[in-house]
Amino acid sequence: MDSARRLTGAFAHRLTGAFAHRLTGAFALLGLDASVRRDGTVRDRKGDRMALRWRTAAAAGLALAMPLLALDTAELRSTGVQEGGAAGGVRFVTHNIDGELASGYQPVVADLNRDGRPDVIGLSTRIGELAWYENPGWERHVLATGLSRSINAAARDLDGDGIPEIALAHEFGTTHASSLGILSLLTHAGDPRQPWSIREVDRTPTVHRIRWADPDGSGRPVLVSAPLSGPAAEPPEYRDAVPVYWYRPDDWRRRTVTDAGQGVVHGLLVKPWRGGPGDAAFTASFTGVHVHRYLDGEWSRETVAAGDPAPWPASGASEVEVGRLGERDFVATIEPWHGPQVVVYREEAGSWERRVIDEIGSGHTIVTADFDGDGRDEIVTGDRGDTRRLNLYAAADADGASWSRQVLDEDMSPSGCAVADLNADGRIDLICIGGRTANLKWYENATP
Ligand SMILES: [Ca+2]
Ligand SMILES: [Ca+2]
Ligand SMILES: [Ca+2]
Ligand SMILES: [Ca+2]
Repeated sequence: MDSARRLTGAFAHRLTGAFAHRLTGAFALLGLDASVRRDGTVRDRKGDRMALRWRTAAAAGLALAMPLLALDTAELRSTGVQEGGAAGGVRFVTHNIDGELASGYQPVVADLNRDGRPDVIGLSTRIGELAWYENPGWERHVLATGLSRSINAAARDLDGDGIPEIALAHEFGTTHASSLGILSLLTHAGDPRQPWSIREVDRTPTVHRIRWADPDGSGRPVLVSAPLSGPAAEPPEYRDAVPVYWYRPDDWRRRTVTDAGQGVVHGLLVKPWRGGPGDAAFTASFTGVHVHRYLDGEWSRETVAAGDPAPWPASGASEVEVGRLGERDFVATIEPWHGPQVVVYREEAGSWERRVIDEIGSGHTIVTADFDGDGRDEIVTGDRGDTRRLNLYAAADADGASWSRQVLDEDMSPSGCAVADLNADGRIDLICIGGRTANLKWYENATP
């Protein structure tokens, strides 16, 4: 009965590719020349939707599919458990959202249909459609089509109707010669499941990281936009100044946070930091980690850490995140650009002491959250190079002097991760998107 309900439910929304493939195989074994599509429809050889024959096929296919469905259920396995490890038994149950998402790059969590459940936008750099997945069945809905080289999205409700507007950076390239760098704003047209309207608001070549922020604590969001490189930057050195911009969404006039960046600015983090009135904006670049704060109508810029001390262009940092160990802040980075080092900075006598806690192949995302509720944030990052691996690091002590590693998933080359409580059980969950693994998953926090 459960399996029958699961199958019925599966047909009500989008299937994973592997699941659709299995059902097609089951129909073939029954001699039915029908293929099951990922949208849940059954088609005959010519590709026409099967109507009258569908009930027969479904009944027969259901009977045969039972053991196959059991296999599919087995994929929802518990991962990353190291019993007795210093991580204290953080457990996740892995759920596939999309298994055929080529060049997955960034997951954006936001409630797009105003039902109180956070949904997930799965941004791909290669697919021309921008789509979101509706929690809890993860039905896929297209926001916009005809896009090229999308690179980042950021959702925030600007007009107070309960459905966010979505800023989108597209036409990305790593140099000015190769990138139009379009910044657009998507707005729903009544039904958020139908395509949204899209309008261009600015062009800044190499537009790359965008985040909504509330820098003055007023509750009025602004968009921070960090292009990757400056006008004269060329690989492999990328030598040039590179600005960070910001916009008020009432006029979309381009304003400058800083023009002091150099080389490649790859990481942008917006979070409150150390008692400022609102959000701070952190950048990670060839010259390290900087924090920008908006005070008295002006942005200040402060160096946090120089990052990897290797010579340019292997210097600095690529991604930046902050976290807490009890009352102590820490800064976590991937260093250098697309690099192998997972680094934690702890403050000692007023300066940030650098400690490389792991070497991986190629890191591209880093997030923190207290998954087990012990007052210490864990770190999640992973390898999106030849090795495909999602890792969690837990501090073994209150100072963060040593960290243990848990492998969460070996079928995830994370280009981007996010944290949010997707199932409203009070425990923060993890959402990651893979480029080489071409997938989008959420990891349900099942820590006892
Ligand atoms: Ca929702
Ligand atoms: Ca809105
Ligand atoms: Ca913890
Ligand atoms: Ca949860």
